[in-house]
Amino acid sequence: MKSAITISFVPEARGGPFVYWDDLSAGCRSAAALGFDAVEIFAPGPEAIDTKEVIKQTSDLGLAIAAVGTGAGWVKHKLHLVQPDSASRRKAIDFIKSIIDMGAALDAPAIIGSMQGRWGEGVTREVAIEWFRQALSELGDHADKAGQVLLYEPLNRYETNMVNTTAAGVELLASLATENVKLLSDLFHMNIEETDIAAALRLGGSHIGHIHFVDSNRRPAGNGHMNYTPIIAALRDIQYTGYLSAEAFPWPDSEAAAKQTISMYRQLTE
Ligand code: LER
Ligand code: MN
Repeated sequence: MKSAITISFVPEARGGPFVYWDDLSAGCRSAAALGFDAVEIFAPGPEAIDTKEVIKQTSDLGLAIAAVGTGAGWVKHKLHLVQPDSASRRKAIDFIKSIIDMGAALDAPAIIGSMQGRWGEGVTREVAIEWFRQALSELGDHADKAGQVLLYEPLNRYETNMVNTTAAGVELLASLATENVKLLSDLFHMNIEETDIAAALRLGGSHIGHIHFVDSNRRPAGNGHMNYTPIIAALRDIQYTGYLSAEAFPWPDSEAAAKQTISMYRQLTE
């Protein structure tokens, strides 16, 4: 398993669970100095990143890009994949494709989290899930052609009414026309929704493509009441070799959160 840490420079996401903020280069330098393997990037859009420059900077530092987020489509443009009008849904798909392409240029997969949206406003759950399936199939194929998987993240009930658990996520993936969509398991959301986090990770098995590594209260690992021992044992049992990526509040500050995360990562995985 590899270590990663989040950097956001989306002003509209301020207050969200990202460790480093605003300055991509400074975040990368700090992550590399602490020994992280990779960074996970939340950008306002593809135009905000010079991919060649980021590749140069990160490879000089010995860092990979673990993943790129698509959440700016929601927090900045108020788009999601199950909006009642088809023009907005199309714009949401096109925005995500542009981030998939940006990610591919950085050799990283894109994440669909908040862009799954929520059903309501006259749209039934059945209709929304069908639209979502079609969108994930189209986007999974787009990612495949770009040489990347697509990561899909179930969220807790206060953030979406689409898919909240690993079991529902596995069921959704099994119904897609593509096999190129993997699950992102965020331990914060799982702590709210799962009966047993380790059992859910075992159920997710080979579908799991990425982990958001965080504590029960969304502080960096070790600052809440998450029991990591059975979680790491389950990830070893399913032969998970991807990232444990810190998507956590910068608590008490970014630098201390990053140090706490890498220390916990080493304690648990070495
Ligand atoms: C949102 O709560 C979250 O966990 C993000 O990774 C999704 O964009
Ligand atoms: Mn997450």
